[in-house]
Amino acid sequence: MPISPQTIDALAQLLFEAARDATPVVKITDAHPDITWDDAYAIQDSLRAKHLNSGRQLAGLKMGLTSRAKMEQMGVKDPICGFLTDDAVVGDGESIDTSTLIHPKVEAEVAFVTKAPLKGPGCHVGDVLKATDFVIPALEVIDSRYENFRFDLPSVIADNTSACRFVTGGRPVSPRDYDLKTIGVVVDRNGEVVETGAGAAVLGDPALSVATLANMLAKRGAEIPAGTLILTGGITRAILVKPGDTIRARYQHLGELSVSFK
Ligand code: OOG
Ligand code: MG
Repeated sequence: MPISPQTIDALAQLLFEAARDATPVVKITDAHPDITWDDAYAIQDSLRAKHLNSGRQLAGLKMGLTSRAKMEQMGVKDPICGFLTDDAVVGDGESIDTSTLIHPKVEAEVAFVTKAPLKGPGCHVGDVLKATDFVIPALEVIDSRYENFRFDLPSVIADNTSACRFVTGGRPVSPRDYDLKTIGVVVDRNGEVVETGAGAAVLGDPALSVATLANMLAKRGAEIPAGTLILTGGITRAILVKPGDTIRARYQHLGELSVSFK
């Protein structure tokens, strides 16, 4: 049985409040096992409307589960997409109060910023490189609203792909000046190296993650507007953090950035 508009709204409200109150909920497919991919994005759209109605603005878009490390860590196999709001923006080197979050994890990513719209279907890496203003290192803080960070694809799509906070830093560069596939990243926690990776971990090329986003949005009649920041997905596994931790990512050619937790 298709899920009703009332149920879509109620599930979006549940997830909105879980984030607001930093209180986890059971994954929504436990009570609604028939939720489809389309239903899940409808819940995410309703969640986005709730954010905008409460005065927030859109700050960008994100892809998730684009690397094998992430797919294996979370036990799911398909890339997913979500949105970023302006209250999620954290400055390079700043601290985040963990009491406002449930169980934050940090992942190193490459962000793209567009200067022209990207529209699927058929969007490819060449289109992305042409439409990109610059790329910049990013750290994404994810925080699933589900107990124990356990979910399936419909649940995590509805929960806006665990989006929580993000940081940009280091050096903005043109994607035409560097081969993003072979750019290395070293992630440390409190000075100890915990993850290493290269851009190609993300679908073979982080630019392909942006093309995939444009093609996924096209299925829902949407596109990537000019001037959009896009997180392309964690290169390495996400690192669970606790108060007192500092996560720093150092990128070949692109500089470094960090975020702390208190
Ligand atoms: C889902 C979000 C994944 C990424 O970069 O892969 C994501 C999750 O792992 O909770 O943002
Ligand atoms: Mg991410």
